[in-house]
Amino acid sequence: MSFKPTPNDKFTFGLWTVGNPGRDPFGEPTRPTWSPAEIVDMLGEAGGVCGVNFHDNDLIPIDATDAEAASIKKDFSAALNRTGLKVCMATTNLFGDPVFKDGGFTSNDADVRAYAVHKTMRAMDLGAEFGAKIYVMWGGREGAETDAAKDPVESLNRYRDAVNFLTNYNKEKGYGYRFALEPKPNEPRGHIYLPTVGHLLAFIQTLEHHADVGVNPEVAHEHMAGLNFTHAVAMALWAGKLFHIDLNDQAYGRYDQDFRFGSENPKAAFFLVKLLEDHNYDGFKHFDSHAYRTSDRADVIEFARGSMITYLRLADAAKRWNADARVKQLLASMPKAEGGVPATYSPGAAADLHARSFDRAAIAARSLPYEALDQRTIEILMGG
Ligand code: GCO
Ligand code: MN
Ligand code: MN
Repeated sequence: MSFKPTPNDKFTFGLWTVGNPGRDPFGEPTRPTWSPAEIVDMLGEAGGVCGVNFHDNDLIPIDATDAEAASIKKDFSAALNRTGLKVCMATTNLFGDPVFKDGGFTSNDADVRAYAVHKTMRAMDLGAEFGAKIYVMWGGREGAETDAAKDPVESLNRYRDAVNFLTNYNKEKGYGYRFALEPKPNEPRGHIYLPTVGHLLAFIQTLEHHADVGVNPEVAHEHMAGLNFTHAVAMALWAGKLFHIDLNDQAYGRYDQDFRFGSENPKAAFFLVKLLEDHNYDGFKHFDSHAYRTSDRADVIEFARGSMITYLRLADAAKRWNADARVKQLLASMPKAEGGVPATYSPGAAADLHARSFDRAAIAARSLPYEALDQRTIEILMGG
């Protein structure tokens, strides 16, 4: 087995991920700032990448003149052509500029709210120009350090008004975007609104064009909230709302680490990949992570390759798990799962269930060899 990625695997990277210069809150960049075209070339060198994603200002700096923008776009398009990469997802930077110090869509300042929607409309135009069909909204600055600042109910109204406006703009322009909203509990705000996948799923149901809006869950974000990411993704899949996914890794209880996918907790990554593969997720798999600050250009390319290879190896492990004789034998030895609660209610079914007697002690004594099953899982992950 070669584990060689191909564009059919739908692996993507953001300009801001591979291009991350290694700045952190305590130290200056350790790598040069590469241009968008140079980053696309690096992804071309990594091999097998399907596409690249960007925030409006990853491609066009916020203060660029029209002439500068045109020249950047020309270089970027040439790099896309020579590498065969596509633009798969676009998004807006509503967090970097000081104007967004108190949020964008939920800012207390009406002009900031209008500017955030204006900037997003233009970023949608830019993404559409390059063929993106997924539009991510990550509200990193939508939140508060103190609840003295804003009414959190009013914030949800403002958030909803902005998303409703933008989904209407999408329809009017015929862009065909599917929107993927990305939750995160904190960083950069002390408390971000809509902090988890579950919160977003409830919010989305209240939107005018809710069928066009789903979620973009990220491993690190649910782990920062102390949650099981596989369960969060399962709920999004179950709701038909898994429109995009951000893969990376993160130790529980630490700062926002953005580590290479599978590098911190390969067992959790295995169950995630198994879920995505078992349920035929066919959207983009975006590695929203960056190389260690110690990495140079060559090592950043290794980081990109490693992200994809880990996914492919875990998908192979999931196949081996599903086909494994010992796993099958253990699963077959467990209590039968079929039946249970009647799928449709009827007075007769209710009367039958009401009258049924259960041998609680005998049922409780049934064997559940989950230790053996988990050990076999670990062995499969270790290669045998
Ligand atoms: C983060 C987020 C971002 C978003 C990106 C796309 O923690 O900073 O994950 O990387 O995914 O802004 O909108
Ligand atoms: Mn993140
Ligand atoms: Mn992300």
